[in-house]
Amino acid sequence: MQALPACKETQAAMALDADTRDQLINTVRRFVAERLRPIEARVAEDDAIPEDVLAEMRALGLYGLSIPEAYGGLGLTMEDECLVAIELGRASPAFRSAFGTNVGIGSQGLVMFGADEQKAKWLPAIASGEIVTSFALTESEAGSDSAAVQTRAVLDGDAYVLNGAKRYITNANKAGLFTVMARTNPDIKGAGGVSAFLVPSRLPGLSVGKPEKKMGQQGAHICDVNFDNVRVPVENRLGAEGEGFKVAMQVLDRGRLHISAVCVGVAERLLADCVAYAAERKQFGQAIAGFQLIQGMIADSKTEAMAARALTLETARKRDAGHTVTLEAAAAKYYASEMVGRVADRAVQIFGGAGYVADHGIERLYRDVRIFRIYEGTSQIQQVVIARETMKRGG
Ligand code: COS
Repeated sequence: MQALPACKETQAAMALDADTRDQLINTVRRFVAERLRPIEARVAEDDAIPEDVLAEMRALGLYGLSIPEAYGGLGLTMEDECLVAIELGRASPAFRSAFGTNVGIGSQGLVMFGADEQKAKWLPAIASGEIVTSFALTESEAGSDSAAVQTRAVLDGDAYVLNGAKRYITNANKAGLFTVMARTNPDIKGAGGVSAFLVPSRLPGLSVGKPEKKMGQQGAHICDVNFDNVRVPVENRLGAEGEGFKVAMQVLDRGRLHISAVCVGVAERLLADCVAYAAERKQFGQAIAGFQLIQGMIADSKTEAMAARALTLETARKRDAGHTVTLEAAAAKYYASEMVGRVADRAVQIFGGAGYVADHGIERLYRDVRIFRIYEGTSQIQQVVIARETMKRGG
């Protein structure tokens, strides 16, 4: 399959023209249908994506969707990235996770806040997929309360010495580079005492735990990351001291939008599976698609998927136009992740017994989508963000 077409602009991302966008979407759609869908069950069973498929993802340019073209990526706008993420959502979400950190939370701190030398050093290898990146914010006592990070970074000559532990870090077992949030000022208890660092995984003292056993998304991995006197060169600090929390929040604003798009893609795929099954499955002498109670479930899922798609893409366009979308991205993530949970639940119901057994993959997706309501901010955190921002705006 041919590599994906790049955005023509080198600095700020510029929307693709209609033909190039169609070509991009069609290439991803074919890759999903021909290469990913057929091996979903095997990936879940093996808890691993085959190396040749990862190589194809790299060759297609999927690791570099969001990296500026000047650094070897495709430099997509947020809207185009969301359209691609919707297509990718039509295959098991574990596939997207393989390059999802390079596209989102693992690279965007560097893209948004990195110095030119930092970008030049790391972004080309991130865009090509030569290295995998991870975002190390969460700790055992800092989940939703992410300003409470306890990992310490103490300046010692030309390096910061990192000590602490991060938890549930996506792709940590494959990562070559971590964006780590650590406390540089212990006198400031909250957000202001946190700084961000680019930490290569090869540094002495950094170790990664075993992948956790999870409810779903087998083939995607999360692990603990431990820092035991890891000396991180001063030039690896991302942004100024004390800016780390804001780096993390802005990375997450963007990441939440990408996750919303993936939720839309999974919901659309589940709908297509439901419609096909309902047309073929006969009960009481006719296809169950003819029953209005089944139609009611299809109608609810379709309406909600359409609403989530519209909110996600409208927010992406707003971000591309330079607006802050903290509220809108939280609303999109909240709505889309809850929506796909309901759609997956109805899909199990429409498939009936066949939805509960593994053969049709519906129960697998039902489990896979559960995490969307938790990571990159729980639904309850999204509610907090939405309410705060709404009150700031006076309604
Ligand atoms: N963009 C830019 N700056 C932001 C921001 C955003 N989206 N959100 C907060 N900030 C800034 C605030 O403006 C504030 O700056 P000042 O001190 O200069 O005023 C600072 O960051 C602290 O913000 P706030 O007081 O809102 O922090 P809280 O501790 O109350 O935390 C929540 C805010 C709960 C919203 C935040 O901790 C959060 O999003 N938690 C969930 C984290 C998450 O998604 N974890 C998933 C793990 S990563 S997969």
